[in-house]
Amino acid sequence: MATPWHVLGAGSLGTLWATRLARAGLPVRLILRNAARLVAYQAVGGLTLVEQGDASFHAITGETPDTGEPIHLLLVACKAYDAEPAVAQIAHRLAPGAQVILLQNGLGSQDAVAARVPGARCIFASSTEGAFRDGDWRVVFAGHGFTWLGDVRQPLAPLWLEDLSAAGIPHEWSADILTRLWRKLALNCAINPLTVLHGCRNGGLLAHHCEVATLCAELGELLEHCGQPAAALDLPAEVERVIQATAANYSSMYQDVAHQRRTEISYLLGYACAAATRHQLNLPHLEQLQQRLIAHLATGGLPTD
Ligand code: NAD
Ligand code: KPL
Repeated sequence: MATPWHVLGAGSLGTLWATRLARAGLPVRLILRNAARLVAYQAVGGLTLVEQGDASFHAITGETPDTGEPIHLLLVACKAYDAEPAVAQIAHRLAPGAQVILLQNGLGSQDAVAARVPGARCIFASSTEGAFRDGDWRVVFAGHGFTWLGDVRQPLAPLWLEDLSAAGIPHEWSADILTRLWRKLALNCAINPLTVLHGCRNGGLLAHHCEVATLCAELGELLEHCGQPAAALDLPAEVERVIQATAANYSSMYQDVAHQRRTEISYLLGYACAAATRHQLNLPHLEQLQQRLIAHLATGGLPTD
């Protein structure tokens, strides 16, 4: 019997992973917030994946955090700010040697989870796949992409990567997962806050080339000081490339703000500015960007952390 996948967080990415794993015949359990959410889920009986207009239904077993079964393989698919408290709720169920896969964007939440469950093997992931919910218990697979996974403490690839291959989840084991996460964080810091402040699609930043270039220079300096020179390589050109390639899209932070959802600012720009302070680095434009973004969120009645 294959090891069951426990998926914590039945949102966009959690549903995208759970449905593809279940479709491959792998055992999957969905951990919902509480008994009320479990009742609501059981009334529907499963998750729906919408791919290129085709919907498929997957009757995946739901659980609450305190259901008894030990967890060997846990996929954490909550937002960065929810990851550590959500894992704390199920920590007592982790079996010795349990493996925990962390799908969160940005940096900071992974270390918080790892500190909460020191006995578990924590695997960090960075994904370019795109998904959104178009209803309760339904996800639309909006953008095909790739997921890199790695373990900063143990380079050996885990056996369950075979499950991802079986499920058709494009992935690669990465020896430099921190570099990938830092690079993505830098991209997100150079693009996402400005799209919120200028109220534009990613392509709208082509009209703010100097502002973007100044931020890239400061982000490059930060990456060098944080021991991530590889993540700094050709950063300005990569940011320009991403802006061009995603010109018609709204950034994830823009969408969060537009939908009045809490952003992951503390794990992106907030993390970058805190790292600069730790290294006694003066990055005035990045600092100013953070202050402007915080003021904008506060004005919109959104959490500023
Ligand atoms: P989401 O908000 O759609 O889903 C998060 C889910 O976690 C929600 O259903 C929420 O109710 C649940 N949750 C929160 N606390 C919980 C708890 N204590 N117990 C059980 N469930 C709990 O978020 P998402 O878009 O799937 O993003 C998850 C992470 O993946 C984020 O860090 C995001 O930046 C990253 N990411 C998302 C995408 C995407 O396309 N959606 C792409 C790449 C990376
Ligand atoms: O990852 C992104 C996001 O919107 O969060 C991109 C498209 C790279 C913009 O930063």
